[in-house]
Amino acid sequence: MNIEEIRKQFPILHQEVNGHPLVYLDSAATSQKPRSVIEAVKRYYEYDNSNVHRGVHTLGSRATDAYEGARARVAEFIGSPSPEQIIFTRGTTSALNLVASGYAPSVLEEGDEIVITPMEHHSNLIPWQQAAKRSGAVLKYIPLQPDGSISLEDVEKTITDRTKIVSVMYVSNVLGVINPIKEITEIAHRSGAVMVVDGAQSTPHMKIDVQALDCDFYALSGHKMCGPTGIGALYGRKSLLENMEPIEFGGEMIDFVDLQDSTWKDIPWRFEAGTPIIAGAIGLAAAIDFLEEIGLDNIDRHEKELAAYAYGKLSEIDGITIYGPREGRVGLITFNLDDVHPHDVATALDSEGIAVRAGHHCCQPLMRWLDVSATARASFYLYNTEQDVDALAASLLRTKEFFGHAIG
Ligand code: 7TS
Repeated sequence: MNIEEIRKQFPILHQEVNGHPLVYLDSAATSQKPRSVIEAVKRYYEYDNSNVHRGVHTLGSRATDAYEGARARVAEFIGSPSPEQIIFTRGTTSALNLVASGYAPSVLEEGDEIVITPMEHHSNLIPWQQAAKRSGAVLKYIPLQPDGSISLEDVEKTITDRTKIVSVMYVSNVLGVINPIKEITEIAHRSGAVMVVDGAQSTPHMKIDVQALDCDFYALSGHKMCGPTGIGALYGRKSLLENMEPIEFGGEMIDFVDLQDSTWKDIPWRFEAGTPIIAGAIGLAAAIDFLEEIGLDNIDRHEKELAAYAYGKLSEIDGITIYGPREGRVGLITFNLDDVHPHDVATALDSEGIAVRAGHHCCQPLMRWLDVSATARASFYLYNTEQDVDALAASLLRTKEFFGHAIG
């Protein structure tokens, strides 16, 4: 991978922030966009903009072809057997809400179990809390090991014959840990439960094959994988999607409408009420082209090398705590500096042009498990370099010194 060549394709990276060259280390929140994605969206609006699935005119056909072509591109990218099994959504959050509100009520009865983990992002936690409250099901948690990983023994112990749904993130946006999804899926299926995967942090960074994972639902967000905001997707097993209820109703999703009753279109369109996210889908397809051209395996390797380098470099800083396991992690480092609030860390770094996130990262139960109220987090992507890590480490040392003197 030629990182300098890759960086040239991201216009936003070439600017100064607060008088320093921008070092963008917040890709887990949202990634930057390459020129090809920006151009694809621009080209659509300049030449093909039209609504889909209705017009017989030329622009309408072009827009429909591009939108449905994007669906086929996503299907191919994650190994879905067919494009109909891909539903476009606003992102991971709305994909998971669709499963929790459209699918879960048809299988959950009082006393049934939904199994998740304490490391879940709120978007893979609150929809299940709501589904449990509505159905009288119990929300159970697979406990975490001291380093934040999951043991399959605990998975076996937590999932029972009453478990109907298991929903786990593939990669943690805080701990950086890669969860053993294939193995968890196997255990879930043995108990007759359906496996849902939150793929928000895995899809951008590693090759995904939903058939090899054998999961039943898989959610992803376009904006974390070089695509535009406002587009994501839900993959579902065909037999499950065919029995899932839509949760939004209106134009585009119907077959026949009468005064008192209506019927729905086939999957996936019955789940896409209203004018869909056409430009977003087209941008997402361009992002997939971009990522595949570089190669997911190359991206994965680059980030793991960078994560190992960053872990080594940052762990040398006196008074730093790094969360999550050292091995088996993706390119993000969540940390705290003794006696400095993470928001102060992020503000100090920003004053030197370095963008990191501070806060609870939409994982309040995990923050309580870690016994902190917040952390700082540096997250890397294909355009980050060892120099970015060096800049982070140097700036953290200056931050520590500044606050040390301030406190002293
Ligand atoms: N699941 C995980 C694991 C995530 O990291 C996020 C977003 C979501 C779901 C929600 O995705 P959305 O696209 O629907 O918003 N995570 C983060 C983050 O770590 N910082 O900002 C957003």
